Amino acid sequence: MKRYKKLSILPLLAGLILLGSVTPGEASVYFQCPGYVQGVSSDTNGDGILRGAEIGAAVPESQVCIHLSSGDGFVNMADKVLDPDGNGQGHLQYMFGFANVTGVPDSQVMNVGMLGAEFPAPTINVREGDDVYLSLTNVGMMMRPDLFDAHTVHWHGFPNASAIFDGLPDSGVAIGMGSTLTYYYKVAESGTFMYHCHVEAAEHMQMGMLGNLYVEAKQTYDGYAPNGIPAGRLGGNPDPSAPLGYAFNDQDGSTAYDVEFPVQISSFDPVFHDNHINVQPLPFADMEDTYPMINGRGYPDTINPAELGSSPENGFRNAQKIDARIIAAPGQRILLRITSLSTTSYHTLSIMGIPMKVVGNGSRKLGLANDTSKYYYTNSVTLGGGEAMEVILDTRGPDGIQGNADDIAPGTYFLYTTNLDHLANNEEDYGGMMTEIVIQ
Ligand SMILES: [Ca+2]
Ligand SMILES: [Ca+2]
Ligand SMILES: [Ca+2]
Ligand SMILES: [Ca+2]
Ligand SMILES: [Cu+2]
Repeated sequence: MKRYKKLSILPLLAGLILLGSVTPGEASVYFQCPGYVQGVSSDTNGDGILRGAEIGAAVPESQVCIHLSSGDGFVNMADKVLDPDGNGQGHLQYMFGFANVTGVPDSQVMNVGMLGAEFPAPTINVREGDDVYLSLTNVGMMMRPDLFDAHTVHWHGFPNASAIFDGLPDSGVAIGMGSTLTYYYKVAESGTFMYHCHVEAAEHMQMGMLGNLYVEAKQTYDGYAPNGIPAGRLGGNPDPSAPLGYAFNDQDGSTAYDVEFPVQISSFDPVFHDNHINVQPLPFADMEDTYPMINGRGYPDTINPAELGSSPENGFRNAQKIDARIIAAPGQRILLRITSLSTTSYHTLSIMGIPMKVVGNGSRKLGLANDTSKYYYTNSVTLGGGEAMEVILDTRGPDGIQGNADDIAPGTYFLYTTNLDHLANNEEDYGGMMTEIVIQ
């Protein structure tokens, strides 16, 4: 049976109640960012964060400011259920999540953030050595005005110096509805991390408060002089033969990549999500995730380049902004930043036809700097919730030289889970945790 719950006037009522309870919104929204001038500071390069000169002329380039909102919203799954209005959208899923409101005037953050939840959450992409000021404003749950849930941002796996900013409500602070807290991080380590809300973690993570946190290695910006490793193009090196960047400070260039892609494993239990909008969720032990996803999508939505997830229920906002296509030219090295934020399962990801070189695990390089002996080749990796792996696909083949017999032939390859019951979008049997790698 397909389940579809007709939504009622509840959201409108909810909104009115919520607005009434937190108005004036401006008083409780406070984006703290040293040097920031509202209306003057601007995200000129469009990467969703404010850095250095974007904030102000005197602000160092290592200072970053980000403003997220937390609340609820809706996404569409990849099974194309016809709803009563005849729209061919996937099963609508109620969710909790984050949205990026960086640069939005404080007076408008409540309006922009409400029902703005994105899945995955906006990617936070910063650099080793940065000073990051991350403000989180809890805009409340539009659909559940009876819930007064707090939210937090927890940088998973990240060596946070301060418990108060670690996002664990037990040892730090959580942010109540209508309030803002500014987290400060000295970004001391590079690697592939994740962030999520840590309030009632099993529930809020199942509901979708999951994002990627990538810290670019210092070597990408500075190179490594004693060994002649050039800075990456991401770090401003104009040399077209330089790599885009390095996964780690490897000191030997062995984690160089030319293109990089997120591969975020997650999954939803539709019964948990459906119940959450009306009553109470199931006992956590009963979670059964039948929507396995990569980057918040099931196949074939994974290879749809468009932003998805706009519906009347979320005010026609694209809530699923990250596709999962992996595209490279022959000769390029592809960095896959694989993370799992599943709350229920281990997942095995396999690629047929392209050897996977694992260079990092648990947000750490395998082996010390200048040591490639711990890297290994495999055709599958298995990750539990909270785990990360850096995998390089070298289209030049294992010999690292383009133009000979072991090169990866141009064509379409598949990245998919070998948990075969997860190659499905709930009751639709073909889809789920799969995407395509196109070498062209
Ligand atoms: Ca920017
Ligand atoms: Ca709860
Ligand atoms: Ca080769
Ligand atoms: Ca099953
Ligand atoms: Cu939360």
